[in-house]
Amino acid sequence: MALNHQNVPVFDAVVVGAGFSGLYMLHRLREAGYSVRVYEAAEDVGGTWYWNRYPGARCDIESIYYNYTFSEEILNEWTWSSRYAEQPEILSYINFVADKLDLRRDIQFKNRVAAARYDEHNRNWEIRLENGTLVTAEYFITAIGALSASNIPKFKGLDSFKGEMYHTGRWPHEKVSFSGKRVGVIGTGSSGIQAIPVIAKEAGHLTVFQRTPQYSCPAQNHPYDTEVKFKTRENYDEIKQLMQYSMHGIPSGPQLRSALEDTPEERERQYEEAWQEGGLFSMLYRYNDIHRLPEANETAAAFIRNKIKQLVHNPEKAQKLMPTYYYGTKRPILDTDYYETYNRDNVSLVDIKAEPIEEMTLNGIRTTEADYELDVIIFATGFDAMTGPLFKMDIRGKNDVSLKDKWADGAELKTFLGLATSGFPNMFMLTGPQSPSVLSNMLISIEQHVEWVADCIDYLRKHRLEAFEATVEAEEFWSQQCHALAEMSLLTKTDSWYMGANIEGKPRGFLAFPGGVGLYRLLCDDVAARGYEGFTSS
Ligand code: FAD
Ligand code: N01
Repeated sequence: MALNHQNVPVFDAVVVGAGFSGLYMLHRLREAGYSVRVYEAAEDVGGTWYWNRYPGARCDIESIYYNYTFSEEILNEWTWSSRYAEQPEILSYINFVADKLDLRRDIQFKNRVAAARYDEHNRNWEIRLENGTLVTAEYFITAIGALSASNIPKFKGLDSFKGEMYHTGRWPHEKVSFSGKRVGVIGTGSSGIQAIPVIAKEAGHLTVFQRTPQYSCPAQNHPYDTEVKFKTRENYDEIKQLMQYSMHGIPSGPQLRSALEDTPEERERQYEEAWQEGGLFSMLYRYNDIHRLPEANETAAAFIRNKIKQLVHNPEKAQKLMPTYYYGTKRPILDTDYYETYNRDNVSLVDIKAEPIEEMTLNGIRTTEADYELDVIIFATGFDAMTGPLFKMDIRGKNDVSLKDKWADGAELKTFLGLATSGFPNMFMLTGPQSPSVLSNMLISIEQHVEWVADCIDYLRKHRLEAFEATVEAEEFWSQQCHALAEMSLLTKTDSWYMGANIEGKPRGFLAFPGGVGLYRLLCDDVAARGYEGFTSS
């Protein structure tokens, strides 16, 4: 490790985060001969899969697609057990990769980056850890995750509750026992919907506090048979290419038919097939206009509502569980026995839109209508997504302007390609706002981001370019494209974390690039091929 004249460690690149993004970034840069240091707040690698250990946690993209594709050796040496891997298996996989590539030697765990400041004079970044340590690097790369800043809403009396409290995204390493206990779960997003059926089987009584009912489809999980494994391995080159140039990073895409072209009977048949098939986008891909035409969307939404009616025996409960927002405008959800869980005698459902939570009390939760006595409260209340983890650090670019101030108003959230923002030279964001990552199989997005950034750094070194930053015009253009594309769909019509709507006071605006990972890849490649058009450097 090199030191500067003030004995401060100097690296070519500092990467923040040791999840899928940070690990691959480290590998790529190290292989290219750069000195890299990764700082990670957790005690070990894994990111999402290190923190989210709640019961039932598993992926929603098929395992054979939710893995690194950059190394044939890694692909050949790892075998997934089932269609949707559970959290422990995914974490084992990440550990396997970290060991195989000997990544840990350049990672400092239990080290949170508190601040990063661009030094215009020296043209490098000064990065300060929470423990006060200072290091410098030419390139500052955030691999901090789009969904790593967990959100516990500021309920009145939060500290009064005398029982156990957990957030799904900060789950303890030891097993949490629910046996015989009165458990309350707040939140019915992907995390809540995965956890609820598992907790219900163990708890004395489970009370679900639901604000917005959700559309969820059965995962139809099953162990992989040998033939699937064999075929996947044989054809992985083709599968990889299909994923890379697809809409959502999986090797399939929407049909070319409108939902309104088919008879109601044929539509029913199509949706039933999708329901039986499982898969995150199965229902959305049945037709090409579910995501943009309200009438087409309603056909899919009505199908799922009808399923809820059939699956939930108590009509009052079924009614409460029926969503009305446009299907697919929140990340679709896959479940295992979610709606069926409400047929259990030990599960009750509280509609907190009808009876809002007033406060946490010593013994549980008080709504406007009743007191619910609980031993355990689980917050499945999601994340301050995308900008949240960035704003937890004090990141300052040129003229000491902070990123938080630059993006203070949602309309001012401007990036170029979601990878860079003007005024913050030599800073790259992996899975950043206005990238397509959160709308996709994130592994495909992550590999693309990492490879683009690594190639870009090579280019800068080769051409002796410094202070590389997005131009104001390029980020203006990119941000307009993101907004315009989002407006062409139904995505902006729903209150979701994609819109920043889940966090009180967060500016409203669509936070991702909705044009698909294939188009995004072509656009990024084009920028590079034109000598990084849209960026300036000196
Ligand atoms: P993360 O895995 O979030 O890693 C970021 C790391 O940065 C964390 O370890 C964090 O501790 C660290 N960090 C953050 N800030 C700092 C700091 N200031 N200093 C030091 N360290 C810091 N995506 C899919 O495509 N398919 C799925 O099935 C899927 N399932 C998911 C399930 C859950 C429960 C969640 C929450 C997300 C899921 N995602 C899924 C999205 C998932 O986040 C990505 O797929 C992927 O794991 C992200 O990897 P990452 O490295 O970019 O970020
Ligand atoms: O979080 P969410 P999540 N009072 O924001 C409710 C990925 N992921 O952790 O809908 C009361 O989706 C909120 O209600 P509402 C995936 O990308 C994937 O579940 O805002 N309730 C909602 O019900 C996913 O999209 C998997 O009205 C409040 C819930 O809490 C993303 O992570 C598994 C509230 C939060 O849902 C986030 O999912 C897990 C309040 N003040 C996560 N604030 C897979 O399956 C929030 N809620 C792969």
